Amino acid sequence: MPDRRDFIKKSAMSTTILGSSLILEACANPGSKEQALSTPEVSKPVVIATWNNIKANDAAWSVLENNGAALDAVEAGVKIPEGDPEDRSVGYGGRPDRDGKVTLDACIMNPEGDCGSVVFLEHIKHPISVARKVMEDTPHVMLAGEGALKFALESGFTKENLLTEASEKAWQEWLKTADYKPVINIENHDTIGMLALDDAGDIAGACTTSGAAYKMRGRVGDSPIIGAGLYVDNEVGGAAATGLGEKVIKVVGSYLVVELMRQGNAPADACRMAVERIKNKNPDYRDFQIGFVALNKKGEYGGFSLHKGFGYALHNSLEKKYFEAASLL
Ligand code: SD4
Repeated sequence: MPDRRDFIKKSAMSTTILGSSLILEACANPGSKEQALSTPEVSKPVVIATWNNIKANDAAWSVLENNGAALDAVEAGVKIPEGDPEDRSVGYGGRPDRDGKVTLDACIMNPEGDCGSVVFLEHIKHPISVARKVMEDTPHVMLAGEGALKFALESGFTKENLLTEASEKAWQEWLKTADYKPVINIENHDTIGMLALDDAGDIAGACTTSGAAYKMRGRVGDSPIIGAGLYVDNEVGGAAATGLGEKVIKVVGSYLVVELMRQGNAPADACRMAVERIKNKNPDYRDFQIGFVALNKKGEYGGFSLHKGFGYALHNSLEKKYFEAASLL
């Protein structure tokens, strides 16, 4: 029988071991703090969105709390920033390309793994709804530019001017130097990627953006590329990206996050590993931002970014909150 002295010695030892392993884990895994934010006991429904998209989550939540489908929730959710002229990275009011034209990218995925996408779409306020129609009403996954616009108009969408006075003024100011650097200011963008798990346990996702400000005409980023800006596998979970799209495309970022979750990693850890992959492949990693959010089938969620300043909005039955994500730098 162990005596009391033995017991104290052993428990002191295990506390030390446990303590040091926790410290080691925290050092090796800066995302572990984020991981602790997962609330598996409140598994569903839940919605998570990149950046401080609380209002978008509210719209998604009103679908989810009425037993609505994840697909309807994410479409309703991302339409909020798409229609908001103050949001300079998405839809109406988005920053134009270097020629002063607002061009939009969006995609959507349903729990069956179907997807729809529009790229380089002009004049339509809600590209996400056009992407959904591409998914549901055409034999294709992706429509671009003029063809996407033609399809949108034939589907009943109306042609609008999406360049607001404020965005035009900022573009005119930019033209004075016309200096395009492939640098995304971390305070200055808020593309929305949204993932929802509904009451039936199904996951869907949506992503929509006006892309990098003052990009070359015709440039398409990661956001409408299935696997890059967004990926959903209803057996595992979903992920969405924001930041410099060129870097996300190179590692098929959102697909990578989902595959890392498939291997057993928690959402925040999977996001961190994908960010590390990008950092390791890009010597200029200090000059751009990347952020991922992820949600798994259990309703666990997380996010992670390259630089500080990225966060995500969460809404479940317990809380409605903005989280600052952990970052590598
Ligand atoms: C893009 N990923 O077009 C987008 C930009 C972005 O917030 O995330 N902006 O590269």
